[in-house]
Amino acid sequence: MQNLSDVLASSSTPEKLKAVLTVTTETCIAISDALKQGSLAGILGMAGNENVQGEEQKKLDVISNDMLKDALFACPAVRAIASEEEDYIVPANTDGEYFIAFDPLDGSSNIDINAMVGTIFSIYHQTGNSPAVEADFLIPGKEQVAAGYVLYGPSTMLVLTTGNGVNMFTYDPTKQIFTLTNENIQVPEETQEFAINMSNQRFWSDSIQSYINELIKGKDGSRDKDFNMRWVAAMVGDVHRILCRGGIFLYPWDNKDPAKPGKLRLMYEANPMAMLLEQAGGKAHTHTQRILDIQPEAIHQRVAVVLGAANEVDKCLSY
Ligand code: AFP
Repeated sequence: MQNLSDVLASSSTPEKLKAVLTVTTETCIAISDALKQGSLAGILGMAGNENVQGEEQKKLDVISNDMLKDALFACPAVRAIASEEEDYIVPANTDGEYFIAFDPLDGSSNIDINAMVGTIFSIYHQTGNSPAVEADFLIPGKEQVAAGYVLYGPSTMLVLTTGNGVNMFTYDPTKQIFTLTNENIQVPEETQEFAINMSNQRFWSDSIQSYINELIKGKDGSRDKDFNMRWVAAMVGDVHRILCRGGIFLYPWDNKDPAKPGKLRLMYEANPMAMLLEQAGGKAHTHTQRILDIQPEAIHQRVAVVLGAANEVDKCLSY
């Protein structure tokens, strides 16, 4: 069976991008090992401070962020780093050629209940002859050269695209490598499974409320088929399910907190997941536009997200 370096070699991935991907995935294996120890390592629970999002940081948020930041900082190919857990971008090597934005531990509210979490990453190619600044990073998602995630579930899996389709790899602890287990993932255009946090319903727009109400009515409503619902509360887990068996995922705008009309972040959640979905034949939009077309205005910018089965995303946006 092929492993990650075989696939990268055969897809003529540039050497320096290969180096960034190798450092990222090897660090994720170390994060996976730390997670597997759980409370035995005394690393669950709160870190006792807040991140730029105003969210309580868990110890493993900080630990995984520092592991990735240190490893990538030392990689000569990395020009700058952005992270959910870093207030500002971190310039690395001025003559590096790649930006990497990541959510070091997406779904961290799941850690203490031993539920799925993951690391999401987004990579751009850019050079410059002075240390990178935030403005350099504000590049639309369609310019990404690679995107993916490592899912820490019953098995540790890497899902990756470098612009030529989506491949899934399973970590083999006996050989300590990622082995190719699913090639060229395709998301079915239709689905009968949706993912949304229903507790926010009263805060959604009327159009989202009517769209979701029709899914719930199933055969008794206009959709003429019944739907199932799932909510992992970790985008990485919901997206993985959609890549494996189809579905639609929504985190719409809501008026619960005027300061935070949406929850998901563009640069290191929506953009990488949007690239994966489109490479797998799916769609990823806000209410008004294709996510990969958005011109970012800030590194921690939030967006509404509707992604998954192409025809179901179209149906949702038609409301
Ligand atoms: P945390 O990383 O703070 O747990 O947030 C995870 C997340 O950003 C995304 O991965 C989930 O889809 C979404 O938030 C879950 O949001 P709710 O907690 O509102 O369900």
